[in-house]
Amino acid sequence: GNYQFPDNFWWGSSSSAPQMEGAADVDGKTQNIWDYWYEQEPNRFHNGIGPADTSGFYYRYKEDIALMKQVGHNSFRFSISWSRLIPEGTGAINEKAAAFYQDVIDELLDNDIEPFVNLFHFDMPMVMQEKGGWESREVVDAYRDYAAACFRLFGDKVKKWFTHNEPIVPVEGGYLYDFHYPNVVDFRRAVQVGYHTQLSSSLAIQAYREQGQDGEIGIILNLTPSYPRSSDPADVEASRIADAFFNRSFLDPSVKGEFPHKLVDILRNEGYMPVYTEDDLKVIRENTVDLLGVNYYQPRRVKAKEHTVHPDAPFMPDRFFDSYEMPGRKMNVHRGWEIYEKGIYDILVNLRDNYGNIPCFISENGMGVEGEEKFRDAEGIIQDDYRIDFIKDHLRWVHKALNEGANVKGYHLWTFMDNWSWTNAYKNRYGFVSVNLEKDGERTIKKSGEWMKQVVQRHGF
Ligand code: BGP
Repeated sequence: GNYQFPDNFWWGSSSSAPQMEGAADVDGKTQNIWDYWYEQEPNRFHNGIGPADTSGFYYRYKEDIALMKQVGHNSFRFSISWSRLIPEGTGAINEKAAAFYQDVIDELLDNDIEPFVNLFHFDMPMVMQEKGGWESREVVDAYRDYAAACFRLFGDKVKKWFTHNEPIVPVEGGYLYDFHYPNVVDFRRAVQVGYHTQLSSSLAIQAYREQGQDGEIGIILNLTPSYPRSSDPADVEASRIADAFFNRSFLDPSVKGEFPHKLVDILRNEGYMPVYTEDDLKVIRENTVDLLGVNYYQPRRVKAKEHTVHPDAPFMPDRFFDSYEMPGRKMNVHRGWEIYEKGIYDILVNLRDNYGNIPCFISENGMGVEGEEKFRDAEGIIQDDYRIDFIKDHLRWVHKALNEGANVKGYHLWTFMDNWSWTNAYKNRYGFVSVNLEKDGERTIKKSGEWMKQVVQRHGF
């Protein structure tokens, strides 16, 4: 088939400050929770590689942006590091950091690549975590001020802003399932963190509009479409509850200004409502997004709970459902994630039908693969045909949604260049460009990068 996309479709990739910048303690940057956690527990991290040992975008951004140009990008998403820009969390701007981000933005624009800037990618400054992180209302206000400073500094050139990337992940990782710092397991604290993160997003949007900025502002959510095992009402209900916890908890307030009733009812009935004020709910109601980024990797498959949970067991969302492995499912074995391409279509159709067809784009999708060096050919190019197939298989469904009226404006791969990833470090590689850690971070464009360039030139494949 022939898949044509609009001429102005956003093609590119996404990354984040902690995963690509390196320079973790350079030029005035203070620690964020990842820098700190690595120092405390290096063994948690694959091969003991820490956030300081990334591809080093802080030093090599000119070279890297030139490579972006070579693989045809017209847009690129990165994040600003709060602990670099405002090392004490509040107060003085670090001028060296401001100059760095200014240079990155200029370099992108000089190469006709539109900067999409995200303000928070899992990287709470340690000084703010010590005040309670997202549990603390004071930190919410500090974040709003940080966001306002970013808009003032860079808003004349940056016209696409995002308040958060995957805000549910720090809730799950840091407060429920033990894969982010501060690695506690406490549902009450998790709810407060989630609520405050949403509030921080709405306050940042409010600040953006109060400044009279003329770009668009949104949020990036990892939407994991929830599929019941069967049409049995108990399975369907379990799947709806999982959807309320993991998708609608941020999707509904971000787009519609209100939390889903299903979720609020559970929290109220079970005695887990967060501390909130009516004034803050008003801020959430009145400051919804212009634009939504959708990260899609995998679906969530759910069945009705099969065993009753002991009443004394710690309260967890999973009290209401069990997960379910669909027989015959396709897997990315390196990451342990199911690959289900149609999920991307189901999300876009859901946004069209139930969320006012909000302008959106695919802000992450991608395939992490371990041991890609073995696919390097005699010319030195990694033959990652599996990645090309993965992208095509998803783009076909994006194309179908587009044809059926979904308001989808672009596709960004995760990620541009192999990068450092949370506790997996450099195990799985996702990039259009490989990074050889043994050879001083040498970059080479993979076959998928060459292919992508042609897709952009032809507006499709
Ligand atoms: C998303 C994050 C990214 C990135 C990606 C791949 O959840 O927004 O930061 O890491 O997933 O996941 P991983 O690196 O864990 O394999």
